[in-house]
Amino acid sequence: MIKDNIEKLIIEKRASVGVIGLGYVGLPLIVEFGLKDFHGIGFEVDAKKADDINAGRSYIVDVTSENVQKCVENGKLSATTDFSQLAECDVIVICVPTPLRKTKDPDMSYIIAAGEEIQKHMRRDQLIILESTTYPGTTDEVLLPMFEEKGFKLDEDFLLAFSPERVDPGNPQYQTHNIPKVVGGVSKDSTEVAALLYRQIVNEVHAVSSARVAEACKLWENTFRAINIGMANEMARLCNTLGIDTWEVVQAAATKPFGFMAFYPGPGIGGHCIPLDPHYLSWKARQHGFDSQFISLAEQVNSGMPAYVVKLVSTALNNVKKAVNGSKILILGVAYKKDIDDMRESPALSIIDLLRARGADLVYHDPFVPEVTFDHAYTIGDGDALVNQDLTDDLVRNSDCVIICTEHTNVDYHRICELAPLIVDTRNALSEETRNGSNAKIVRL
Ligand code: SAJ
Repeated sequence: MIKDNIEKLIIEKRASVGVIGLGYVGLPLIVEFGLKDFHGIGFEVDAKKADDINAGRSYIVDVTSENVQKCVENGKLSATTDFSQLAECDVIVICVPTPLRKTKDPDMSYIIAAGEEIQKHMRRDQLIILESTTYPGTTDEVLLPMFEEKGFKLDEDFLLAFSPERVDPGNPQYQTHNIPKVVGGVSKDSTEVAALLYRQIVNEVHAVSSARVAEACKLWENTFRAINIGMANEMARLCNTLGIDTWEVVQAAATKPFGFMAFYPGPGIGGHCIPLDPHYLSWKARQHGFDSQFISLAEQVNSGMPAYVVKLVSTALNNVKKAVNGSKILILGVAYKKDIDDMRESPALSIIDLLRARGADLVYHDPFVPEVTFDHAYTIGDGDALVNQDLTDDLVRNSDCVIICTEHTNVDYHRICELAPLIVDTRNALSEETRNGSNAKIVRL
């Protein structure tokens, strides 16, 4: 009986865990299993990543090389590009990217490629789990048929479940072991065995009745964020229209100890989750004739923020009798959120595009981002690469406008306010005290 066989292997810590995709989700997961004495095999298409792992080197911010080395040296972790080793795994977890196509439709190619590798090498008595964020129905509509095609039967030859990843890169408080894990199987046995597996490494496991529920749960979580950020951005534009200080309003609202959750306006939304995940949900809904108005409205508001920031900049320059065309503009912070180096879908890229199209002489400074290129598959952006400029007094003093796009902590904003003639602050990076002591004209979202 497959359920008893795999449960026994898990309980006795003899289950071999394969993870396909050793990125910011897969690597922390397989190391967590290794530290709990499970044997893990990491599968990567990128041979360099596999080499790094086998050499005990981590390339993911939340995973120490020390822990990778410890797992490798204890024989609990190896990485390979040879997918035939999938046959050795009792458990296979898929942690591959789920980006959007340019048309904002789901790009399932990575999940399908992983499924095909499993299809090629799978054997009886394996538990297969998908963790990649995707639309409800993926696990039972896309993966299940691929494995049944091989003549394998669910609950007799294999088990299949979905468990959303909730990794929050760089979050010191929440790491794999203390982030509750939702698990839903395509069958009852699949749910129970997958839940047992995760209980070996996570303090709290929340089992749900199906893979679809687990898939939908993840999308609800991130759609919630996109819509609330969209509301914050619309409130900023509304407050500006009424001549009310947005940040003072939201900070006052945030004093409410119940029934309110503060979200803040910004230059738009970036990252590989929030701008993308809601489109997986609305895409699936549309297949069933349902139009999710909140998702499209949030997308409209959030993706309109870069242009709104550019409008603020051009109005501010105009007020000092300058045109965007020919103005020296310095962008402070280009990563998609503070104190990280990730540029994916960063709104700064759209702002750079729009300002360069208007003839601005544009440079940037971001201590985390050495250069900005425009070759990402799905990143908005065009034109020549930009290189990070040192934040010298002259650079700031000689700028016609400084735009704070990302409020990295390690920037001396007091100095910026002393030197810059004009600042557009899209992140409330400038404290009241800094603003009051400033020589610069300051415009805020
Ligand atoms: N943003 C705003 N205003 C806000 C919050 C965020 O403009 O009030 C912007 C950010 O600057 C960024 C984008 O939205 O450009 C996304 O920010 P995020 O805080 O949601 O950060 P992410 O993209 O790293 O989201 C991840 C998600 N984690 C997973 O999907 C596992 C998300 O669910 C987490 O809630 C989020 O981290 C987090 O809380 O840090």
